[in-house]
Amino acid sequence: MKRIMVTGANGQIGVELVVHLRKLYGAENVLATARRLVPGPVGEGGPFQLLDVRDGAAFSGILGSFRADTVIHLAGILSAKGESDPVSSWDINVNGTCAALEAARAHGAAFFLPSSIAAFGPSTPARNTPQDTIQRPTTIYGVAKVSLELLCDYYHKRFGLDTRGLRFPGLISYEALPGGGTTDYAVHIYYDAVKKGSYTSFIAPGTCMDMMYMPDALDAVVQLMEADPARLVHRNAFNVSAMSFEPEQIAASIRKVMPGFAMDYDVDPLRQSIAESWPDSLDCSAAREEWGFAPKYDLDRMTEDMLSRLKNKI
Ligand code: AKB
Repeated sequence: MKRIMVTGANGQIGVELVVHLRKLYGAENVLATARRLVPGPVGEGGPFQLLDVRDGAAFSGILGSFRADTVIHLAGILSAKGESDPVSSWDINVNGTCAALEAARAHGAAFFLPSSIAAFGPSTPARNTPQDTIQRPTTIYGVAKVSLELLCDYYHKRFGLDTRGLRFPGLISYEALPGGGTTDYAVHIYYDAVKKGSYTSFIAPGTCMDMMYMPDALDAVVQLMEADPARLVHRNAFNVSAMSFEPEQIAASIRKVMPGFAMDYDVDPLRQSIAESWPDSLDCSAAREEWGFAPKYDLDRMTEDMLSRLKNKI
């Protein structure tokens, strides 16, 4: 990667990835794009362009004039929000990615697309979920993710495009809040711990999901995109996860730092049913073997960092 175009740059991953990439590759070599200009480092710390990712001509024009060799296509609608308007979720997630892939093909740019644990469904083996397994998701977000994993592999096989992707678990971070996901509770819990000393979980006790701290997610994107293609047996998309926990385990981790922290439950049926359709824990051996995936944060280390960062921020 030398010149990189990032879409969805104002989202939870984008706000941190853009800054991270600008530190690694030089601010002038990382173009952030989004539908709105938001004051802050994404829009002001380097090149920025407004872009609706469904506009293929605009996408290709921006990519071509920036002379990007890599597209990191983050723009998309998450799982729970997608269920409130499946047609628009499909439009942004699938048609936006089709436009992005065509633009990358026209300019010969490498392509990164985040997939998700949402690409799995209730018939997938839930524990130690294999890299290659049954994928019959039950959300519009998951259906789009499976389609796009296949589409990215198709662009690689048919057109030789260098497409790569990660199946992200819930991502936990302190810079920007996630918007409309099922795993969001694992971010909100830290904010409420610092603000109120308590949290009401919309995910029920005993519901395990995979998670990862944002610094590990940023490293994983860079490592995968810099990996020697000769080592890649898989491309779209690799299982990645750093931990798997249920609400009580994250609460227990917070109590190690804040002994008075309290949690109760007010379960949201939609997000609970989505969570139950996803794996409990992923097998990440393909990512380890093919490009050296090695996350640094476990639950307690992440909790200590999240709480101290949020205490400074809030
Ligand atoms: C969501 O909950 O929708 C996302 C995801 C796991 O893709 N965080």
